[in-house]
Amino acid sequence: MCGVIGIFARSPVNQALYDGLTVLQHRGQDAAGIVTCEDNRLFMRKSNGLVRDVFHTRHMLRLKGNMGIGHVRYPTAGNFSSAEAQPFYVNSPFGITLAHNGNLTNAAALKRDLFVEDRRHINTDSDSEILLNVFAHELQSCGKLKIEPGDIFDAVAGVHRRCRGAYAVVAMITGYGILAFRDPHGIRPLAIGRRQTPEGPEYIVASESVAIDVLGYELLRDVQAGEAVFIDMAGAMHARQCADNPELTPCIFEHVYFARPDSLMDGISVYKARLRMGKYLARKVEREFPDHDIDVVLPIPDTSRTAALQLSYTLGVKYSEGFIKNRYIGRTFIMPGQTQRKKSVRQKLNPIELEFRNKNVLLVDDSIVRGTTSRQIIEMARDAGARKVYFASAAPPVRYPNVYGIDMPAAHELIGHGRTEEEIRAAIGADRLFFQDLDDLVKAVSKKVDIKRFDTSVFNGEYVTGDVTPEYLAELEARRSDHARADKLDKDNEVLEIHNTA
Ligand code: PIN
Repeated sequence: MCGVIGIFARSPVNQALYDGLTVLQHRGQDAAGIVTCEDNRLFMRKSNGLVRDVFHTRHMLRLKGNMGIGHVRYPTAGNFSSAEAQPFYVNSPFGITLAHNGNLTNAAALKRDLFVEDRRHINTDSDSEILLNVFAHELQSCGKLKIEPGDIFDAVAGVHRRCRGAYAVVAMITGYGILAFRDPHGIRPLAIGRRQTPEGPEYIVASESVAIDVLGYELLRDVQAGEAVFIDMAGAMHARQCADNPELTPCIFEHVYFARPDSLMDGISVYKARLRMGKYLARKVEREFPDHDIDVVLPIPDTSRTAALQLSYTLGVKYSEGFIKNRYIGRTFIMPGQTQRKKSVRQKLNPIELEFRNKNVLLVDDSIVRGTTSRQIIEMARDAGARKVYFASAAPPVRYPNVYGIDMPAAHELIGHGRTEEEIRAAIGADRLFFQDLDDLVKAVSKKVDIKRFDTSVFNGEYVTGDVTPEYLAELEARRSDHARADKLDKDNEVLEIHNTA
């Protein structure tokens, strides 16, 4: 997963972009980048690492100008190299920079077409470079030296015709303004905010509304599925639906785990959705275990707290904190390589023994993906003296890979792939296991909105774009396995070493 931001303001935007990326840091801790524009000159800084490590004072001072875009990256499609940090830049036409969140499902075909037909060279494995070049080519083909918003929207329509998959994009066109658009299914989130200043309105687009709030803007609305929004150099906002058949089917996993609970996405409060997940999960526990003997509900920090709280309340069982998290260690499943991941669980979570000793505990997590963390946590609970260890997941079992930009493991690495719930329970060593039903998850998320369908592919294998073939999944499987990742990481590091010693 990645986070994107774009700001058009009346004063320098470097600090605001930095602060915004820090707020979006949970969406990607692997690399960060900012590009700003002043007097038709672009200033860019991007590298691997956390926002606070990538930008030093000397970089910030050079990021001049009143408009810019930024990105935090979470590796998808196996990209770990700093050469693939975003934003990306092309000099023709006009000088365009672009950052995106998502994953294209026809990247290979697009790369070929770009080379053979459009005569454009793609230098990395990043989908953003492909998107940027498709957009640049489409914009160029209007043939004008001076463009209007309509030409930009026509180019976005061209992107929609050619690109498949998920993309929430921010781009900056030198001398023209900031552009934001979302794929025709609106799989990845993107929202717009505005605030008034004596010099005129200022605009922000960001992956999550929390960045809009924190930077002191007012949330205007979400960018619609297939829509493009353009802020010109005078600060006027233009918007157009650029897709032929847009249909909002947002990714449900944002609500399960990725998004911050203080964000609103497509009109849904992530916090409220998680509370409802807890409520429905409690009802499932009541149904399946009417005479339960649960003494205490314990969340596995952090994401699951909201659901666990409501679960305990609905069940009428005490809520407590059984695990303390070392907040200076990053999220678990973004770490490349299984060995590192295994080691980190024990370093990350420590049990408070007195919450476990001689008790029947119900541990709650947001989801079970590989099951490796869950297994170790259950073991820790037993070591701490728990009598019975029950486990509840606020989401159904993750059984299929994600192709829309979430860095999920290969199918064979998912504990739910090809296993029944009972087999998963046995594999993680729980005394009982409760999974949210998919219908309940959808109900929890869609309660207050009129969204007909979500992308729930990781749970049921139904991919909303309808173009995900077994061949594509097989190729993805090969690219995503831990072996493939470790290999790529080694190669990227080799290249970096050569640079360093040169
Ligand atoms: C982690 C949220 N959440 C915890 C991510 C673990 C699956 N895992 C998905 C559970 S945090 S596993 O709260 O944001 O830190 O099933 O792959 O072992």
